[in-house]
Amino acid sequence: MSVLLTARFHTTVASPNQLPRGGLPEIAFAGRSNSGKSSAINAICQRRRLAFASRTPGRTQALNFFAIGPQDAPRAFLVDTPGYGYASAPQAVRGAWDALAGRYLRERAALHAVVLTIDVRRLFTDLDRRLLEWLAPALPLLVLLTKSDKLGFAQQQAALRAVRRQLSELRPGAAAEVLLFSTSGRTGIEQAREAIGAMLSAPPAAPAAPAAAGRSGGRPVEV
Ligand SMILES: Nc1nc2c(ncn2[C@@H]2O[C@H](COP(=O)(O)OP(=O)(O)O)[C@@H](O)[C@H]2O)c(=O)[nH]1
Ligand SMILES: [Mg+2]
Repeated sequence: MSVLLTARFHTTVASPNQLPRGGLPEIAFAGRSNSGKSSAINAICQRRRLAFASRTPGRTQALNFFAIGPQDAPRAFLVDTPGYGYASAPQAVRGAWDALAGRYLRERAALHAVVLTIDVRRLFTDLDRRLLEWLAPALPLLVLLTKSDKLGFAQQQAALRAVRRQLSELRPGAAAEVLLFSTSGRTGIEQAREAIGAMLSAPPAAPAAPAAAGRSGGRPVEV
């Protein structure tokens, strides 16, 4: 049985000083609002409402931690990060994304890998590119091309090729896997589970990046 099927809610973190101590490896899910992130977490963990779909997208700025492994000795955390790119989010919400999720994704030493959800019909948007620039270059990445049931086979394959090519340009030499994914069509769920399990077993790729200095590009929120 995949260890991911043991996922249960652990804690909500609303400010950096509430982040868990203890150094367990963390795998963060990131992506635009409405890209299918919550649905992906639920499908991968085989739980219907582990991650909630928010009624007011873009407004929940907290990080949600889910523990995996034995009840009395968790092995790792999955972390649901707030979606970015919600067009009508007020300025204060964008600032909050920077202060918590942005800082977490850029600096967290326990961050082991990132799962990025991308709508297969949109591919990488400017905000996704900015997120990729924001992450430590050596951080392993799993890209889920979500809602793949919305496209036919030929278009799915074209999307897969396009994203793989873009990734090799955006993050040359970095470990990255790309999967077609659909919760309604039940595509890629088992492969995603295996890929995340493998990421958890692998040693950390590299220390977290230092603070923003020297990074190109802005934050992955609309301005
Ligand atoms: N057709 C289709 N719709 C999906 C799929 N995954 C998510 N959705 C829908 O996309 C919308 C956003 O999903 P959600 O998981 O809440 O996105 P989040 O904002 O990134 O967490 C919801 O209406 C979901 O029902 C999928 O695989 N196929
Ligand atoms: Mg969500």
